[in-house]
Amino acid sequence: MEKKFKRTTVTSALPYANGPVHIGHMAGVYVPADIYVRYLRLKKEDVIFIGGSDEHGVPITIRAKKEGVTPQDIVDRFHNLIKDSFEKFGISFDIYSRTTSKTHHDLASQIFRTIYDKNGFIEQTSEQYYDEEAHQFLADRYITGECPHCHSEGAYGDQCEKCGTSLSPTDLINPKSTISGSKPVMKETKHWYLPLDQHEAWLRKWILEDHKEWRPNVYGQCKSWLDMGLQPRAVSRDLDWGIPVPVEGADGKVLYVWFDAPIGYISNTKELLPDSWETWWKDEDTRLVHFIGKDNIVFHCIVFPAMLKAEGSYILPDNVPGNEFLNLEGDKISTSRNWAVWLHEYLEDFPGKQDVLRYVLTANAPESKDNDFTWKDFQARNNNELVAVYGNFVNRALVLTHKYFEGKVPQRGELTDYDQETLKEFADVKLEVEKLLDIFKFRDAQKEAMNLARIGNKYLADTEPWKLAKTDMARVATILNISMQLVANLSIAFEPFLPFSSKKLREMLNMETFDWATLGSTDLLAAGHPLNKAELLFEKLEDDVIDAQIQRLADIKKANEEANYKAKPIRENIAFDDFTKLDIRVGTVLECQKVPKADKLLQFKIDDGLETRTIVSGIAMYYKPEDLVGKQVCFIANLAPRKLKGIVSEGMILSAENNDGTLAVITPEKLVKPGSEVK
Ligand code: B3M
Ligand code: ZN
Repeated sequence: MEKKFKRTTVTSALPYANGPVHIGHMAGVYVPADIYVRYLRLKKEDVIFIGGSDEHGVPITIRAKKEGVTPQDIVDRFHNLIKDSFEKFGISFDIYSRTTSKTHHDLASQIFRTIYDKNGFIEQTSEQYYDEEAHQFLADRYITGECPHCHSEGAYGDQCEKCGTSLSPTDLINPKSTISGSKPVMKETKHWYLPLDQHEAWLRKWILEDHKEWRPNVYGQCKSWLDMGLQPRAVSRDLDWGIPVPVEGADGKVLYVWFDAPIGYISNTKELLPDSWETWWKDEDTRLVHFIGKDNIVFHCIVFPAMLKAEGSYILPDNVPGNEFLNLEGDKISTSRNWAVWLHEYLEDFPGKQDVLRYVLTANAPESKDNDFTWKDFQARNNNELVAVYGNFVNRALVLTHKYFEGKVPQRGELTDYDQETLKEFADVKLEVEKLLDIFKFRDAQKEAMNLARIGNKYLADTEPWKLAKTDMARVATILNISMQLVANLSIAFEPFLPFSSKKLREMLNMETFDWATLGSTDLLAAGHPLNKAELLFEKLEDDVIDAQIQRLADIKKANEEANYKAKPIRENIAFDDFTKLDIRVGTVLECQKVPKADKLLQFKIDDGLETRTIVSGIAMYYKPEDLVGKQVCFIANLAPRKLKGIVSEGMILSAENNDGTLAVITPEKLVKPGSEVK
């Protein structure tokens, strides 16, 4: 028997306040959480929706250092930007606070202290890199060096971004502190660890046996962690930004960001409900649900529950609907590469179109696998679904009712079989949507709601009331009554998904009360009910707006490629004599042609000052043969002849190679005599 809960605490991951939020965050966490909460509220259930910014951790200190400001400046800036974006997208948090609040500092310290007093931590000393000039221990990200795998420079202590390998700081060749540039030394440091190994047994049972209903991706990740065996995890760091470890002898140490961040859910609840917050976190009749992205699964399903269990007075999550990732135009979304659609920019480019993005992100929600956002799909879903189906049906139903019945819902008469079937279909929708929302299948649920609009659209197209208006007004009245009931149902069914459009629609319908219980009813609007003016719910998106977005991304890609250009390391020194062994000359191109059956090769006849020599060169992709005739080129004249595609090449033409492999032939800056030496 499934347990009946009295109330639900819904949390959504606290975004790091070190950058704005983008569509990946939205699709993975905030839109689904918001749909779920709006749905529960519509059902008149007791629910709170907790959000906030995660304002600690090393990336914030790194950004601050880079910009020459304080970490507090960084989090103030991004907390406000993020909060504003969420508000504008209708993410209906009951509170959106921050982990730098006093309430949070106090509660996180208190929870640490309780676990500490119960001997819930172990203390371990280990050696870590220390910067002797800056007098501080170095977080992994503060150490760079040569990657032991691909040997590129600038790999970080936790990862090489060139080849993607995970590293630990001691793997780096020639490590360097990014703070002072000095070579770090090993130094002993003490930290507190949560002994996850001691929690493994109950975690195994609790997840693998008692929560088989969790999404397969979440369950699967937990299982593989548990099967690998859990290790103690450090819950403190040597850092000067965060919540000080509240025990004696912990100077210069703060709580690890992943220790304090999830406690932020509780602190923010406490800030919202200072008197009753414990009911939402400690009462067995409360259901706790965490909405997160896949990179946070282990923290929410294993580490945080182990912390709560060690503390002893909290409930554990009942479900953790974790999503996979959303990609953008085929590439992984990346803040550092600016490969994202930022919410605050979307709001500027598409004012008033929050629901369009919400719709598309839910339609493509990465619920079971990574998914892709493309601007063409965005346009197609807007034009072919929101405009052509939902908006079109609503508009026709309203406009016809205004036209034939002076904007009042007409009385319906006798029903045909088709009418009955149609009414029955939307009576079924409620159960269907509910069933899907209850198990966090948001994309399917939204599809069901859209089907209801499809049914309506088809009903009007099939019954053609505009043709009957001259002959059978009673029939027209019935058709439009049914249509208006359908429209009213749509405003309820879409409320969790498209709150702005639903509100607008209810205004057109002059519909004041609405709740989930009445969804599926065929009598939402009484005969004679007056409607307000019809307006368009959605607008078509033209190619030029979409092309501008695609172009913006293309520009970013190009800029990234250019920024990625790194000159090849200069080779070892050679003796001057070695250089003089090369006989480099200028020659004039007399003839040039493609080499048959070789895409890349051009065959040259060059005047080298003494005679005509043949040279074969691999630059056919970059030059048309006729464009080179008459030009002067530089070539190595004493390279031993080589056969290329059956042609003996007597030398090598010099070109400069771009980062992307494109070539440019080297020519003297002014005309010289063929055969001139290059030295
Ligand atoms: N800030 C990581 C993230 O934004 C982290 C989540 C905390 S949830 C308690 O992906
Ligand atoms: Zn590497």
